Amino acid sequence: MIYTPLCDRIGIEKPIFQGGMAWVSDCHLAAAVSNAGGLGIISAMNADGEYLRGQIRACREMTGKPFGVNVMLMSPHAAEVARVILEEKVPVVTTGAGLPGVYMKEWVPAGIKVVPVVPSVAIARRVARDGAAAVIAEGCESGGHIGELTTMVLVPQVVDAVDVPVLAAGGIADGRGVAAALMLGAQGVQCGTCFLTAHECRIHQNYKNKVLAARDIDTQVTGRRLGHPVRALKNPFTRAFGEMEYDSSIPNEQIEKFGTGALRKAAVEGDLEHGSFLAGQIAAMVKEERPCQVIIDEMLSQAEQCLSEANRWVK
Ligand code: TUI
Repeated sequence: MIYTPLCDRIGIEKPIFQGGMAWVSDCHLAAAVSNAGGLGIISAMNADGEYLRGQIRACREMTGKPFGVNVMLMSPHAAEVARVILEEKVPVVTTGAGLPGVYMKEWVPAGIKVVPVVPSVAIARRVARDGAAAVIAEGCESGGHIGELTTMVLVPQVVDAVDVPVLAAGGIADGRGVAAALMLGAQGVQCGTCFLTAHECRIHQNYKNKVLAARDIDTQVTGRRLGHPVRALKNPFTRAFGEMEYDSSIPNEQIEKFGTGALRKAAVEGDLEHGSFLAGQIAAMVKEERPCQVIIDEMLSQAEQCLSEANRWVK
């Protein structure tokens, strides 16, 4: 069994969070991950507070275990969503794509455990000072909105910089990755890409098939010019987006507009041409569709095996 102080702090049996992925992480996926002993997370994405309230209540019908909500801080509804989290007494909140300080002022005193995603040491220090229960150090191997640093480089520096538990995210989809994260000083991991093909994940089958078919070099980062780089599986959409970014005659607003609605087109419609199929570089290692319970249990038993053999080369 792999059990770390993070598990005690969050109230979970297994030190695995499921990433809050827009248009992917709904109450069904979150409940399945929580029922499997990890921390399932509902994405509040760009939706309003009432959408989130419905998801939280539905999740509570499906699991008695703790679960979390992810707040995408660039969402126009972030303030309303933050209030619903308080009203519904959600036990754990993760945040992404920004600084959660203003919301933490209300969440932390209310006893909500706040676990921000951080792309750098400076941001990790800042959220730890603001009362974060833990931080997720997310490397740029991840899918979706990413920072500059890799998981290998970021995690040990964040571990050294803060006194709260650190989860590693970005490029982890099997037990070797979990074992490596623990060796870097993390007390847990957050995984997104490996849950895209979970049985309980309700995205379009075309999305799952794209993940299952992905090779090592099949992701592309777009959006650097707009100040928010995003990693997705290569397709006509990412290629067109990339070309627009290189064309200085095209204004930023036109590029932003081009991307609007693309996450929904991928996850709901399975639109292989116009959708943005967010996934991390580890997609190439996701080869099967399995229940969340199997994904988590196999990852942790492989990690145990790795860790028990970790002194093999120590002479
Ligand atoms: O947030 C994510 N991944 C996401 S959000 C998302 S929706 C979206 N779509 C299009 C453009 C932008 C977002 C899709 N995937 N991961 C967590 C994460 N947080 N990665 C990086 C950060 C981050 C970045 C800057 C956290 C804090 C931060 O603070 C600095 C600042 O200036 O805000």
